[in-house]
Amino acid sequence: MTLGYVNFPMDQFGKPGAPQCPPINYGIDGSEELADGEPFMGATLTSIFSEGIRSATGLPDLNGACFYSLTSESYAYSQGLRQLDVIRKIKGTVVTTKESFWIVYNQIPQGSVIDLEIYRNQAPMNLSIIKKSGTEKLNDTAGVKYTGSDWLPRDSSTGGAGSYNDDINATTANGDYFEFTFYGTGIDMITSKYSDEGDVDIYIDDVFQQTISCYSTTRLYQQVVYSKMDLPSGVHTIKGVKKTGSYMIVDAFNIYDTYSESGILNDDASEITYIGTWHSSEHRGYGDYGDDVHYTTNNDDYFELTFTGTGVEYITEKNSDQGNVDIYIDDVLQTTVSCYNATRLSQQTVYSKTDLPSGVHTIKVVKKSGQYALLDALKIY
Ligand SMILES: [Ca+2]
Ligand SMILES: [Ca+2]
Repeated sequence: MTLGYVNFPMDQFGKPGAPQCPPINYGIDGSEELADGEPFMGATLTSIFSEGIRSATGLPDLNGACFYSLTSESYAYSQGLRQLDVIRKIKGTVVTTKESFWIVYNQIPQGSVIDLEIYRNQAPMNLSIIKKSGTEKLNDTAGVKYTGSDWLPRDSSTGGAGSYNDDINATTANGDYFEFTFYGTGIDMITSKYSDEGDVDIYIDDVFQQTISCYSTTRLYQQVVYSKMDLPSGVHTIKGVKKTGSYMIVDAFNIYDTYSESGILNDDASEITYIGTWHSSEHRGYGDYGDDVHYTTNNDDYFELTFTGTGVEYITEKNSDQGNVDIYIDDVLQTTVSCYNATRLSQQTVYSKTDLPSGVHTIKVVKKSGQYALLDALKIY
């Protein structure tokens, strides 16, 4: 692995006269290697960057992403991963470099089951883990795509010190850009600010959002310079294009997936499939989740959601113009629920099932009677 640090003007990072040598890390066998580790699941993930690591893992080749360090306090450990485990496949996709791991991983919803093939004790084994829920901070090395003429990765000795994981990616060329694809409902871009940085144009899903400034008279590390929330739950791509200044720097990203954090999926979520003639009603003022519902007037119209977890709640209004709905889990009729009430009540849990075996399930709700059937939200466990 060779990284071209030597042409970088070190003085732009406040280290005039610093020796321009590549960063040194020591492999398991003591051999000198370029640093490659990045934080992941409370542990450190690396490429198989040295013969020392390859030998320690017993791998026949250099393909995979290795848990170089992993303690019993880490989330990775709680999911059954161990030190020197090498991820060889993720969801059936062969992992050659770390990049090939991140491309798959970053597009998986939080809380989902991830099927891995692990190399441990010189043999392959299968392991299913759950993608951690909550804000996930990912480093500039975690599957970010860098396009242009001048990107250079930098570590603690070449300008990355003080940044997240003591590393960054930097470019001096206007027009160079980064792209980061993730599954979630929001994202923060984290970078340093300084007087030699300028403007960056930010796009989400190829739509221009705004021009941000990374300029500051004093040097500031790990700053949130752009934040976008309230994206529909799903796969999105943030793109940043260098416009002005001597440098554009990428340090890290925070990924938000509010659906998985709360477990609540609003009726407008793209994951929910509506069959028949359903309509959206917004700004209702009745106290609905998100102030909106979907509704239909046709018997036998239905909605369904496939989810990963152990349970689901059907949350809706009750009112005098509503009747019965049939509830199916995994295509098996569970019960018929009445959504009738003499007065209107909002955010009512009219059906709850929380003892399903952990895994992938489908809830289907079919209108059977009354003038209306509604969906306000679903809560997933
Ligand atoms: Ca970083
Ligand atoms: Ca709603």
